[in-house]
Amino acid sequence: METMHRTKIRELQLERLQHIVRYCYENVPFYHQRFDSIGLKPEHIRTLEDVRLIPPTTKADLRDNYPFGLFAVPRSKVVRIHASSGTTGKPTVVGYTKNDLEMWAEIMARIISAAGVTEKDTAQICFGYGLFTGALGLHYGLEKVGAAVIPASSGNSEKQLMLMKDFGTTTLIATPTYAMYLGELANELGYKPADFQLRVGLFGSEGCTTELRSKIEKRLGLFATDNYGMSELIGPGVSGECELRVGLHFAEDHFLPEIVDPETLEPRAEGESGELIVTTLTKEAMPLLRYRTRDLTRITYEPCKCGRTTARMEKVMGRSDDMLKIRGVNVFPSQIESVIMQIKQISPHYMLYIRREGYHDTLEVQVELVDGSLLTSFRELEELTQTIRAKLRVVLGIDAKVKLVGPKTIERFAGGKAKRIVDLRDMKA
Ligand code: DLL
Repeated sequence: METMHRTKIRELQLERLQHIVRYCYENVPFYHQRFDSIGLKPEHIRTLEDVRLIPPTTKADLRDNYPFGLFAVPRSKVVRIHASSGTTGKPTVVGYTKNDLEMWAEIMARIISAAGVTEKDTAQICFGYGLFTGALGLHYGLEKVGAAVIPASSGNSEKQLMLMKDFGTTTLIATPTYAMYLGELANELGYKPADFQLRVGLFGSEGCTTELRSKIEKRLGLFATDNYGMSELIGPGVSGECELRVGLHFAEDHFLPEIVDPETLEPRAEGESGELIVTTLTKEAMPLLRYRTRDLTRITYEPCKCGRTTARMEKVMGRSDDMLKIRGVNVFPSQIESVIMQIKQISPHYMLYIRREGYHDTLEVQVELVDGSLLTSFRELEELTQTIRAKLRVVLGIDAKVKLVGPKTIERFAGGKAKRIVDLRDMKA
């Protein structure tokens, strides 16, 4: 699959595209109505480029059809459900059939093998097990490769290091920031590089500059690849680097990528950067046609020196919306806004400060009191702060620091686009 001639890849993609378009039209009322409203029929898709006739699917469409409205199969065929952050309080849901899970394990196994991991390896998964797709995605792929999996999950870092040493972990699965944090902690706790047998790191779920990656590699004594994916499409597995690390190989037999201008949605030429749009070609439970990932990147179709002929995407360069990744968790300012709006003692004005303390990302939410007299009551201030923190935790899934400031002290951005996010993280640090 990974070394097919490009003509063959395109033939396979077209065959699968035509099938999935008809499948969506016949099984997902949302797509049926959308096609009918513009007079589009599945048979109008005659070439791969005809995919552009289909209107894009967005996160808002997922939200409007929450939780299972976009499923194409009866509930009896769904064997797994995952979710990630939505733009408001409700998560974005994704379902899998048995075949979807099999396909997921297969594409994961390919990426894991491309990074050089084999059945001789012992892999410690430090992604959180749960609704997040990272842990279980890697888990089944690693088992398929035959590696020994340690489902350590996230957190409890001292124990992570102990397991890493005692179990002879060779492969670390984590976000780059958590990997860096583990490296720092190992140093602080007096571990020596020789205590570990680490060899390979499969990082992902958030961006990482090559500078930061080199630092992590040095500190932990491993070689790390970058891996990309998103829950809506399947989870990790959409693309990943091989050992040459010259772009992330796209699982093109299951996902059809396009790069478009994020404003006009016009196609961008090969090699030009823009927003990535992806059509799932084989998914059964929740196929998506032209899903707007909001991730900015570029794609080359030049075969890689490793022998793989699949399209390669560059590391994600940014987002075309305001989503933030904080400690591997997707955070939308609109989620924070939805919490703030519910609390009558504070005004709708807020600022978000994201900092990197050591290798730990922190989020501070500054909110403004409506009534300045509250500032004199420590107890009331403390209670209000804790209430806001607890509500934010429920919606965001991470802890935020809450700072209450006096009335009318937060900038008003009259006439301009509000700049409420101050990202102070130095990604090269
Ligand atoms: O982060 C899936 C994943 C898990 C990928 C583990 C790799 C490893 P979500 O939580 O839905 O899914 O977040 C998806 O995270 O749209 C990107 O903005 C960002 N993202 C994911 N991988 C990378 C990466 C998982 N390698 C969103 N570099 C995506 C930069 C990434 N950003």
